[in-house]
Amino acid sequence: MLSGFQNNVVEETSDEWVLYHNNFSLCSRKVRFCLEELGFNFRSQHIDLIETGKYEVASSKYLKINPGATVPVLLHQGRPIYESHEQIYYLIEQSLDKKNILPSASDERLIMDYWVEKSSLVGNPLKNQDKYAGNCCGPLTFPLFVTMIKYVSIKEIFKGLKSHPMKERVIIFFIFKILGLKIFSFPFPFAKLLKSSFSNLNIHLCDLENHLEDKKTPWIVGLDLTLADISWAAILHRLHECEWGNMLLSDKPNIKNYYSNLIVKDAFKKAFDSPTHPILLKGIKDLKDALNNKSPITKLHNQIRNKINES
Ligand SMILES: N[C@@H](CCC(=O)N[C@@H](CS)C(=O)NCC(=O)O)C(=O)O
Repeated sequence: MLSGFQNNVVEETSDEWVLYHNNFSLCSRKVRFCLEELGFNFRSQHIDLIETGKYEVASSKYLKINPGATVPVLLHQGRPIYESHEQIYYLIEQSLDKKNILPSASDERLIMDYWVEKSSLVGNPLKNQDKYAGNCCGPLTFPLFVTMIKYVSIKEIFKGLKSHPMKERVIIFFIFKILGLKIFSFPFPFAKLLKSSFSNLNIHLCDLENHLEDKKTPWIVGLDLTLADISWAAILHRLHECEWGNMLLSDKPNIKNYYSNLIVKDAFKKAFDSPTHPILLKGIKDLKDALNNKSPITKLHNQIRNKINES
């Protein structure tokens, strides 16, 4: 998988900065937050994922921008930077006004790097969840994927089988489309994956809770927001979007307080709240309704809640 700045031009453009992204994508939101916070002017190029209606991410046109068929991709003068954690570092290095987002003291920089890495989504999301909190978020989003894919035609999912380089991702969406939330009545594999991702993410969140408790500062590194906060914002936002927030954060007052500092920031609102999608709104509503009624996902939520209360 390609990572970081590449020297080949993938698009002839007069725009200095272009972001190929998706409104629902966690990694795209992280990069949008960084662009907004640093005040970059950029051309926004929305690319649909199957969850938001079609496999534009696997279209021949987009595969020229990213042969890996993922968003986000940041272009600088037509040259791509791959992987969202690389993109936010690239942006800060290029920014004329670093706004203290990049700490100058080396010990603070080390703290920032540690928390950025921990929150990144690297490689296969089903692997290395003990290292990367970002990798836990895919399985935790399964229920929302299911309620969103209901609004997407099966014909569109089929198209992914032809052109998507990661066929296993396409097959998962087929299963979600056909079985719906019933999929979580079976103990294996999706309910099991979800439970283990939940436990893994909870360990990362306990680390963050303890760190914030010790530091007693508004942000992860100290008094200024840094890339670490930009990266964690995407994870905490996703947890709330998927209705896990209250459950996972009920015993973590420092993270709750920290998240309330994040959501009032203008750049956060521009990156996370304003760009939405009709399928996402319907999916969120259906997931809420399913949780309020007796459904397989309610049972799973209760099992997870009981496990947390026991621990
Ligand atoms: N490690 C990559 C992850 C990129 C990624 O997996 N993006 C998802 C959306 S958050 C995607 O494009 N999925 C397309 C697909 O699965 O078809 C990064 O940090 O940029």
